[in-house]
Amino acid sequence: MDGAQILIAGVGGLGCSWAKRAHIVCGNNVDLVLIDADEASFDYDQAHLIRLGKQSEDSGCAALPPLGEQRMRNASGIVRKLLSDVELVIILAGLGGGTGTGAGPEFARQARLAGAIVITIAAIPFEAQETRVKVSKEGLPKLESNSDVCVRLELDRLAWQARERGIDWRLGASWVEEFVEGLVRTLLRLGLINLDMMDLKTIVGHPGGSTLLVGQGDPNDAFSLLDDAMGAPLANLSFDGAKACLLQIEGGNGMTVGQVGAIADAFTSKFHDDAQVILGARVSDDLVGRIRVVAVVSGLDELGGISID
Ligand SMILES: Nc1nc2c(ncn2[C@@H]2O[C@H](COP(=O)(O)OP(=O)(O)OP(=O)(O)O)[C@@H](O)[C@H]2O)c(=O)[nH]1
Ligand SMILES: [Mg+2]
Repeated sequence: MDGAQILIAGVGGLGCSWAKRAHIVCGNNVDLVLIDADEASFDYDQAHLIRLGKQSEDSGCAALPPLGEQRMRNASGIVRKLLSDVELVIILAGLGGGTGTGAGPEFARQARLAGAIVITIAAIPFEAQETRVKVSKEGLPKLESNSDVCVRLELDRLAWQARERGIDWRLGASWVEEFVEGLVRTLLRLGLINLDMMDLKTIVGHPGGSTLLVGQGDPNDAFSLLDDAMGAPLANLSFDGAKACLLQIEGGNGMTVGQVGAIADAFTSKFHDDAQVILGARVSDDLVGRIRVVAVVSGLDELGGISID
């Protein structure tokens, strides 16, 4: 995967705030673009900026997705230039407002058109925000159909987890940046067994729903690792019958083939009998006595039973 071009894209207020944090953790390995109509999102000097609307405005796309979509479409020339060498785009967006909901799916569409793989992390509004939930339900199908993988993150679950960790949920409860970093590291570095963008393309090419898991834990306790990954603030997930998976396992110097095997078994035990599993393993000096797993799972029936109702 040497030389792969990865772009993190934040769309809307929440998306931009998470994207900046993810970029800080990932460092200069990846590029960042911030897309918003609100100047407040652009307080970061290491990013490409796409301003949707006039500089003097600060009301975003005023909770109007069609406005966000239209403005994003008008920016297609800039997007095409920005994406000319990009292989993978990781979009972060909060649904329920105008920019994330409207411009997010349109940006994803343009990214796919430019030939990139698109992985989206979409925040679903708090249940109590009825109007925003309604808007998000209109936007989500568009975002899903324009993404190769769309991970739904529920703000209710995220906020609950953030409280436990004592972190502000608006900052992603540090979960968002861990997630993006896990994914980026998986794809950027060469492993013992080399995974690359072609593998990712093969996996996300399976029909059906898809999602992403990131877990960390004790190398000898495969099931608690799986629990850690499943404990993410994602919408309800079921992997029963999944048909494809790219699994990257990263551990410290002492990592054994037995540990890798046990973890692979734990993660894939509920999958379809003929599931295609692409496995990669890598030793990293910075992981002492810990193992990190990143899984892109696809071929899920009806989006794997994910529900936001
Ligand atoms: N309760 C609460 N929810 C928030 C807050 N900020 C964002 N959200 C949630 O995150 C979703 C996305 O919000 P933003 O990213 O700010 O929206 P946007 O895409 O910038 O949309 P516009 O500003 O309308 O253009 C909202 O629908 C809310 O569910 C906040 O301060 N409080
Ligand atoms: Mg906004």
